[in-house]
Amino acid sequence: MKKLFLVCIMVCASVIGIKADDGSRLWLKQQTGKNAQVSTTDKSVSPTLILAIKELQDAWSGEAIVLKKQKDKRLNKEGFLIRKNGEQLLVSSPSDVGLLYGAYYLLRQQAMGQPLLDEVIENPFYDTRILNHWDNLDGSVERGYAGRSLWQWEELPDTVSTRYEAYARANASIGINATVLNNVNASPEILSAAYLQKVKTLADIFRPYGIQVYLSVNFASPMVIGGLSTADSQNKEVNRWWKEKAKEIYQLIPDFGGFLVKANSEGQPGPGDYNRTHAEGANMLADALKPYGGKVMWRTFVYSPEDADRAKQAYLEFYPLDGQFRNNVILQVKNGPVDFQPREPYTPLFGAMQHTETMPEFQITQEYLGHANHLAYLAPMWEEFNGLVNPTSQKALSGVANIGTDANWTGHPFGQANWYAFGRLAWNPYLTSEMIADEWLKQTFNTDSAFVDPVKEMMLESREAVVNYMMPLGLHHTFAFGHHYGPEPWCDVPGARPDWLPTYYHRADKEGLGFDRSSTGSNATAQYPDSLARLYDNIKTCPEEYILWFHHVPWTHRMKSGKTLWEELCYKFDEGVQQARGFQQTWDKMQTYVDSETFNDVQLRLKIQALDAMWWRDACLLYFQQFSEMPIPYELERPVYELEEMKRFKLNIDNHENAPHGFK
Ligand code: BDP
Repeated sequence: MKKLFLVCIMVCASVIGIKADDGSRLWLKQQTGKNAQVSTTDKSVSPTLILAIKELQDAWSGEAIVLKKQKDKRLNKEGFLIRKNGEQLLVSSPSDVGLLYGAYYLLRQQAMGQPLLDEVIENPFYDTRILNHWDNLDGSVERGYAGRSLWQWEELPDTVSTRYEAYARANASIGINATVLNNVNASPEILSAAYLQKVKTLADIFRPYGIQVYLSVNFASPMVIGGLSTADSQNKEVNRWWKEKAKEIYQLIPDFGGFLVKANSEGQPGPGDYNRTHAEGANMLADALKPYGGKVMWRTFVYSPEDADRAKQAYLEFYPLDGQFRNNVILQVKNGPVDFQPREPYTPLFGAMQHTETMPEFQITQEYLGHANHLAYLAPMWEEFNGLVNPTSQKALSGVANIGTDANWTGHPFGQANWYAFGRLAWNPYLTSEMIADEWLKQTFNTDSAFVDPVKEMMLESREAVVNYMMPLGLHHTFAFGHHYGPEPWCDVPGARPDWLPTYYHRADKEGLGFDRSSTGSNATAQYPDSLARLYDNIKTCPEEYILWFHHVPWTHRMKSGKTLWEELCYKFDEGVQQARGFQQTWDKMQTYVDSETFNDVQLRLKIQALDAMWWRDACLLYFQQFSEMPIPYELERPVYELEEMKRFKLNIDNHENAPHGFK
């Protein structure tokens, strides 16, 4: 039987000619060797222009193209214009990189089978569209699930992997124009002379693709590698050290972007160690970078166990400093006030800071959304955020990368869609999740609507499915300690910070469930603008997707559906499981449209996802049932796992592929 099945797959695949595909070419799969007619009016042909010409020559199969560098009032520096000019297509831009973006635009339209409009004008929305790699110098990646770090630090600068250029090209093709190479939990070593040579080599490879390099820096660097006795921002020698370091960097990398800083957060050093404010610390670095046009991206992800509510702390610490930062400092703020949960309300610092630039930090890597095992298309999450926080108030957007040394870059083949979506939304935050999924599917797989339509639907549903089976109705941080993969709402680690434990967040008791952040509780609602504060504060008007985020809700509370909170919770968890099961059904019908390697890979991961979804549902419902003391509605599937067994289970994160199967 098994043999017959295999033969069938091979025949099907060979009939429609879909070869095994390791996914390494991402969404850039068009056939090369077309030799299209491409010319330029530019006398000096820069490396970037050469790339634009080559990309088009290789893959464009339409009319002759002329690339022209020229200013145009309608275009910003990286924008481009495309119009028909007789028999030719004219692509123009004030910059070479704008022409390169124009080339990728044309190739995208071609791959999607989309006809060209008579005139196309595109400008990137954000000035800085930046990936953050949480890569350590030892090659590991914090919260990375797609292999090791792409940067082979040991080999650099002498040996250069071909993947560096492929990485730059992929980013340029979706408009990403900057990258932070190393983890925010930064090793001071990155600023040593030896590492800066390696960084220079990468920057040289990325430059023709329009990508600027930034580094995460450790605030204590002047002590650790500079031999000073302090890192205090008010100390002259410390200031001098940073100025000298900036000079050294810019001599090697004249277009260096700047620093990203995690300070006084989760044990990292910072100005607070010397009783200085975040503004004082950030300004010292900003002054060092200023002569060269560099920027400081200073993170607001700070919280301490002493304060009553972690969700309030970034606001409490940074709002009073508004107006005290230099103008080359940007505060980098996570989209939600706790930490990249499957759903969070937005961080109220956005909009509150009137005199300080802010930029959102999204997490592309799925730390809290099933790592590389679960299919979770994240564009709907980011679209939701953009609907609440007006993008026009920002000039930069960052995303924590999900890329590693895996052949397909992202582990889960659909993880590529999240990298793609981040880039496209950074280019244009008004693109819909649906449009982006459509683009990605057509370029990555094929344009057949019998494939694209159902798979797109699955993608669009997938993030909500994860919310449903992990943390519906505003629940959050019910994750296992440490790896953040499976459920552990009961988790209690002796001696651990309370704000690292799930019970801090869900507050389940005999009365109900959820964190009271209303005016009767921590009053976090008051940090939002008046209209939202009122909406969130009242249990009757609070959107139900946030209800357990903002309120401690009685188990018998009537939800909009007429069900009690307990029943609604049971239905939501169950819905998530059914959605994950549905994804398996959708995918199995797609076998003839996808190469066998990718088909099998996704099929296996969807199975794990469905098993994990049941694990989540059973763990959470059986645990919370101890408090609600109510039955799981009889029309729903019964739990398949035992609570006590799940409590004993310790996931081995190195091979968690098989996690929810037998509990050993
Ligand atoms: C948390 C991660 C941790 C990061 C931290 C951060 O668990 O690994 O270092 O955020 O963003 O989500 O600094």
